[in-house]
Amino acid sequence: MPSIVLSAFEKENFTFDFLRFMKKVYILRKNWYSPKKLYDNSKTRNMNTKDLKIISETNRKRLLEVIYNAKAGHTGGDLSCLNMMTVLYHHYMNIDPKDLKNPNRDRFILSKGHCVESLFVVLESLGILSTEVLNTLGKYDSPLAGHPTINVPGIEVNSGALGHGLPIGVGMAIAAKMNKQSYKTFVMMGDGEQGEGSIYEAAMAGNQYKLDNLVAIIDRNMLQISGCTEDVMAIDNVVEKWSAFGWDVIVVNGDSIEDIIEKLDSIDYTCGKPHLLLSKTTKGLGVSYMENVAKWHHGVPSEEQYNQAMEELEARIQKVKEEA
Ligand SMILES: Cc1ncc(C[n+]2csc(CCOP(=O)(O)OP(=O)(O)O)c2C)c(N)n1
Ligand SMILES: [Mg+2]
Repeated sequence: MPSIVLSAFEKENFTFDFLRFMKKVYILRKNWYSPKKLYDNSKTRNMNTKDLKIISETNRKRLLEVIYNAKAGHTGGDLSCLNMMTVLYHHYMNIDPKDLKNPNRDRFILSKGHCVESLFVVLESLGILSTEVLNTLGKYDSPLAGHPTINVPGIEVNSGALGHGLPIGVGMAIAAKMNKQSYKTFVMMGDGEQGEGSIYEAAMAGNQYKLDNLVAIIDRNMLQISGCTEDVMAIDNVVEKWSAFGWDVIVVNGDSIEDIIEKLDSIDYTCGKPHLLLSKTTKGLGVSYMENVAKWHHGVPSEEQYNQAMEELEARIQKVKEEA
């Protein structure tokens, strides 16, 4: 049997790596996924509108905190899709945080994967992702990346290269039909992402296979990385385009929790057509100096900006609490 002789340097580094590995295992086992905590938090499903608003506004504040501490994040697009994701995860989708591998769970794909911070915060608000692990975001050795990865409980698909979520969602929806499973597939896309040609191949396939168990969402915040979507690559006439592709198109005010609930409830899953929610939103929603400002596509507030954002977001929470 060949023997391996390690140099002093290698020995030292091996020990270092081994300790680092053990630390990772310890963090993962201790904090990653806590069924007891999940059980307690699973009471939050099927909530009333006011409670959902409070969760969404609280998630907004937590999002800013996470991005500020991580020193990186796609702040504007996170804030525009947070309402929709909060309603989907806390109210609408059939997902049991205690049973994330259930074959009949609804599937969610964050195709605009750069907005992973919003997904992390929603998963945390459901108790799926622990606060201790989320607090490692942006730090050396964190198990969390800057885009969705399937090592994180509750994340179904690696994403970040735009244009891939819908093709994958089509595959999942076809699989459900073939296997006679009742789950639905939801795909959150950006409006700048609509410049990716693969989306339109998937749109044709969705129609071809009559995927009425598939819901695509366009987060229509009118901005992408380098400016207004209509200046960079116009995607106008979205309703006409997707209708022509054979999709059931529903326009929703994505800044309004009430409208999101109403429009989700109106989806007819027996109509033989895939569904598109054109979700009209505000990039940077909730932080005055970020709203509709292209440079906040990606960005971390200064200390002063952060304090202002937290004040404004806290005021939004209080306003919802005071509503009848
Ligand atoms: C295939 C691919 N090309 C380019 C990028 C770089 N990129 C990251 S975010 C982004 C703009 C996305 O804009 P939009 O879809 O409108 O997202 P949102 O406004 O919701 O943040 C681009 C071009 C990428 N991630 N993937
Ligand atoms: Mg956009």
